Order: sequence, then C-alpha cells, then structure tokens
Amino acid sequence: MPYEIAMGPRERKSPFFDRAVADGATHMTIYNQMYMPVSYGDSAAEYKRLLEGVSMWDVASQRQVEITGPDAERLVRYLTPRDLKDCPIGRGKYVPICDHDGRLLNDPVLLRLEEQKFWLSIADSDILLWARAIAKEGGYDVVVHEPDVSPLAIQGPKATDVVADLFGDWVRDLKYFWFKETELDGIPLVVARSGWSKQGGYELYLCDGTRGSTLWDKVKEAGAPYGMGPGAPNYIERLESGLLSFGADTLPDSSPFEVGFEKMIHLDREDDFIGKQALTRIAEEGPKRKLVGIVFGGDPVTFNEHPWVARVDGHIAGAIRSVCYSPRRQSNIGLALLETRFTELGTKLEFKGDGRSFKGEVVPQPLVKPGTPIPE
Ligand code: THG
Repeated sequence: MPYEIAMGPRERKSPFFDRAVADGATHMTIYNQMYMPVSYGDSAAEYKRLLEGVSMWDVASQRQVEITGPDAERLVRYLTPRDLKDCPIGRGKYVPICDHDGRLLNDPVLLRLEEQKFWLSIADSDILLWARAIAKEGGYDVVVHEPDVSPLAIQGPKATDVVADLFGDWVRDLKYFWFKETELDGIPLVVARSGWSKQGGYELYLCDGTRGSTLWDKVKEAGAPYGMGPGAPNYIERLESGLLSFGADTLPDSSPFEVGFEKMIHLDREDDFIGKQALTRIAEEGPKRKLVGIVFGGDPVTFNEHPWVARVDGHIAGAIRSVCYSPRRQSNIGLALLETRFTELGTKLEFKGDGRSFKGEVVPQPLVKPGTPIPE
C-alpha cells in the first residue's frame, strides 16, 4: 500500500493496545476515536479459531456511556424505541437509538448495573454528546459521562471453559446477554455473556484502565490450554451470521426498519420516546430501503474499501455495503442496502468492485445457518 495511517494523540489507545501489538496485531481501525485491532495477519486462522476454538479480542473501543441519577431510567427509556419493561439489574439488552426523524444513530447494548445506573455500550457514533444534550434540554436529573470501562471479548465454542477457569463455574449458568459485576485477583470488572459473534462467548468489561496488560496476560494464560489466540471482531463470521455493523451497513439516514429492527421498535408504548412520530410514519409508509443478504460469483473477494454501486436491469438500486468470501457457504457473500422495490428474494444484481464485475442475487438471511461447520 502506498500510504499508512498516521497515529496521533487525537485517537485514543485501548488499555489492551500494547499487548495487542505485542501479540501481533497487524491492522487497526478507528472506532469511537480509539484504535481497534481488526487483524493479526492470518484471516483464515482467526476465523477457524473463532468457529472451532476460542479467541480474545480488544474491543475497548466499544465505549460505555454511563447514565446515573434519579432520572436515569426515564432518560434511557426516552432514548430508545425499545420497551424496557423487562430490564432488571444484571440484564443486557440490544437497544437501537434513533433521532427525532427516525434515523438510526447507534445500536448499543444496554446494561442496567443498578436501579439508576446504566451503560450504553456503543457502536461507532457519539452517543455521549447526544445523551448529554437530550438530558440537559429535557431537564433530566442525571450525570452522563464516559467511565473508565474497556471490554475484552472472549469468543468461540471453547470460551465458556476459559472463562469458567478464570471466574468459576457460575459463568456457565449466566444467560445470554446477562452479566455480573465481579473481580479477578482484585481487578474490577463485569462479566457478560455477549459479544459480536454467533459462536458464543463472553465480554469482560475491565473497570480500571491501568490494569489492561495484567488482565490480558491472565486471560491469555487461561486460554493457552484451549489453544486460544488473539482475534478481532470477525468480518466474515459476522456477515455469515447477520450481525449489523453500524456505519458499514447503514447510511446516515437509515431508519431501524431498513435493517430489520422492527421487533425492537415498540410504537404502541404509552410513554413518549425520541422519534416516535417519525417512526410511526415510516412504519405506515414502509421503509424506502432494506438491508438484504446477497451471494455472488467470481473468484473470492477479500473485503470492500467502500460501498459498491448495485444495479438491477441497469437501474441504480442501492449499494453493496459489506462483502467477503464465506468459507462455509463457499461463495462470495455480502449485505446490500437497496431500494425496497429491489429487495425481493431472487432479485438479480450487477455491480463492480476491485476493478471486477460481479453478478449477484438477493437471498435469505442468515447467509450461513448457525452451527454450520467449516468444510474440510
Ligand atoms: N458488545 C458490546 N458492545 C458493543 C457491541 C458488542 N457495542 C458496539 C456494537 N457491538 C453494537 N452492536 C451490536 C450488534 C449486534 C449485537 C450486539 C451489539 C448482538 N446481536 C445479537 C443478534 O443480532 O443476534 C443479539 C441481539 C438481541 O439480543 O436481540 O449481539 O458486541 N458490549
């Protein structure tokens, strides 16, 4: 490549940064103004480890927006269209956040730590600014800030054994998306059964940024007997499994209905929330675009640096947002954000990328069924 991305003080380093580099991180992205490793240089090995073993990921850039105070619950309810009626302490929830016009702003995981203490574990957009402004303008009695909290993900079928060796067998009974505040040899953290893959696993939310290397070393040591190695949010597995990448798969004016979030948009709620009117209108009219799964032929692609224009019978239909080669489907796959009239299953697409021309087709999601093994 003829250029490199310069590193500087405007972007933040994760508490795990030094260890990730020492363990061979080769590629970083920037997410919430923080470096995040996305590869350790061997894509096939990282994929295999996630599907058949266990891998550890520096996902500190999934920053927390903490909301505390007497009005914390009321503010959180106002921020998301999802009804939080069943949100006890210790349970996480996937909660879309929209603006007043129904645009999707983020798709965080919400954690309720106390009656009036919440974290929004955010994707790549500035929800701290948004939540603060909404709170002030609305006169909510809350404090909104970014705590010193940095998630480390442990993902894959053997993750449970690694995390149980570290914390005890109670982690085996932790339900999906539930969490517990605990510590590891005096390191304060939250153990959650979650993570950005469909292979199972945990996220350790480190609550003291000075202990990043110590936690990394302990986790690495516990994982050694299981062949654990470093990894990162896996682009291939997430496309196969249908996990949304906010900002990659979405446009700045995408509504949650475009990306299949209708089950989390509770328009019949009695209380008000941001975007209620607009979302009600969009639900009635139907979304103008939809994110769909596609398969396409040709030699295996790696990934796309930018969206590719997609055409149907010569008409611009939208864009291919994310692509990769799926070893389990043995085909190129991707997600395309298309005008709704072009999203019928079986619709034939033409597009160009990487100097090549492709022919693809709209297919059902997930692109790969859960549990499908990697072929020999
Ligand atoms: N974990 C934590 N924070 C995060 C992410 C994470 N912040 C950024 C980003 N990921 C937020 N986006 C997502 C997207 C998908 C999921 C979680 C966070 C996810 N989805 C499951 C699914 O789609 O099948 C479950 C959704 C549900 O419960 O309904 O896990 O990964 N801490």
